[in-house]
Order: sequence, then C-alpha cells, then structure tokens
Amino acid sequence: MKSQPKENRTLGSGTVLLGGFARDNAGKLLAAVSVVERDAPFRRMTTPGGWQMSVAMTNCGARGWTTDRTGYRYVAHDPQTDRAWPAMPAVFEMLARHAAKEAGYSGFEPDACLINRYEPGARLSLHQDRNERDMSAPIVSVSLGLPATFLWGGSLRFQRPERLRLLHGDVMVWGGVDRLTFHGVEALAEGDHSEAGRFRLNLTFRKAG
Ligand code: MD3
Ligand code: FE
Repeated sequence: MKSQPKENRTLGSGTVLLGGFARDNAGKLLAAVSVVERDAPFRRMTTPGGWQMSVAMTNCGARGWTTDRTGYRYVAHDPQTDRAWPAMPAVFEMLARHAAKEAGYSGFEPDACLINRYEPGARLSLHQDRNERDMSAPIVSVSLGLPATFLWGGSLRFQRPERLRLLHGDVMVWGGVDRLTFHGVEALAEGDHSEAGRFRLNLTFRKAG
C-alpha cells in the first residue's frame, strides 16, 4: 500500500499536525503498548456522571489520568492494581520530545502518557483537557492503527467542530492558545489494520504535575 507523504500542517496558532511523523516507529510503539498493558491492563472507566466510557484506557509514566464517580484526576498509582503506573518506555519519551520540538515546543518533559484504545463503535465526546497543572506545556498526541475522525471545536462547547481525519502514524501537538479547545473523536468505523488489528490506539503525552 502506498503511504501518504510526511507533511506538517499548521491547524491553529498553537497546533501542528505532523503527518506520518511516528509511522517509522509504529511497530516499536505498539510493542511498547503491549508491555505497558501487561502491568496496567486496559479498562473502561466510569465518568463522574456514572457513564462507562466506550474507550478503554491505561497509562504509563509517573502519573496517570483516571476517572470514577468522584471525579477526574491524575494519580501516581493504578487504582485497579494499587501499583505505580508502568514506566514510560524510552521510545515513547523520545518520540514525544522530538515531536514537540518539531512543533516549536522545545524542552517538553512529559510525566504522563494516557493510552486510549478504540474498538469499532467507541467514541470520545467533546471535552477539554484541564486536569493538568501546567497549561503552558503542550499535549502531544500519536494515532496508531485504524483511522478516526477527530472533532476539533472552539473554546466554547457549542461551537460547531471541524473534522479531521487522523491516520496511523499521525502526530498532533497542541499548545498555546489552542490548549483548551474542545475536541473529541467520532465513533470508530469497522476495519482491520495490518499492524493494530481491529483497534485504534492513541497516545497522549502530558505534563500533568
Ligand atoms: C486538543 N484523545 O485523551 S488526541 C484525550 O484521539 C483525547 O484519543 C483523543 O482527547 C484521541 O484527552 C484526541 C488529540 C488531542 C489531545 C489533547 C488535546 C487534542 C487536544 C488537548 C487540548 C486540545
Ligand atoms: Fe482530550
């Protein structure tokens, strides 16, 4: 299959899409996800409103994002195992730093990586990421596996979102004035990816603490 050219696109004054940036490392990234999930299995968390999320999640790094009936927060221990989250794999950290630098955010030091796993039908409704302490740090997001339609709204929930197709190996870096934009992911379409099977995986690197 012919792959798309690697191309950088500025989407907003603080946002860059690095098309295909992680493609050459995708095999190593997927292997590292398998290692993380041995210690911290994917699970479907419950929102404060009592809904079970359709996306399955896990984390690695010093902190991990979690939600339950009491709220959203970052924690140093996996609430399901009471153990520290698995260490951030070296290939994750290298890629996140390198992508941030390419997008103009040098010196990014992520302490948390949330790993989202979508099966066909799974979706993420419009939200803001606002549980991180330092809003001056960007978020780096890496898409692997099946393609998805990303929804990218404004600074207010009711603004009509733009749609953007995210493919295997695409990396997005969000920071500056775009850091608090509303965003989400449409229900994943059925498919079978040569490297990831029936899944889409998304890694988001954050400075949480
Ligand atoms: C824009 N994940 O984990 S990544 C999330 O594809 C999340 O799984 C989506 O939204 C996914 O919170 C989207 C792109 C992304 C991540 C963080 C952002 C876009 C963002 C933070 C601020 C603005
Ligand atoms: Fe988000």
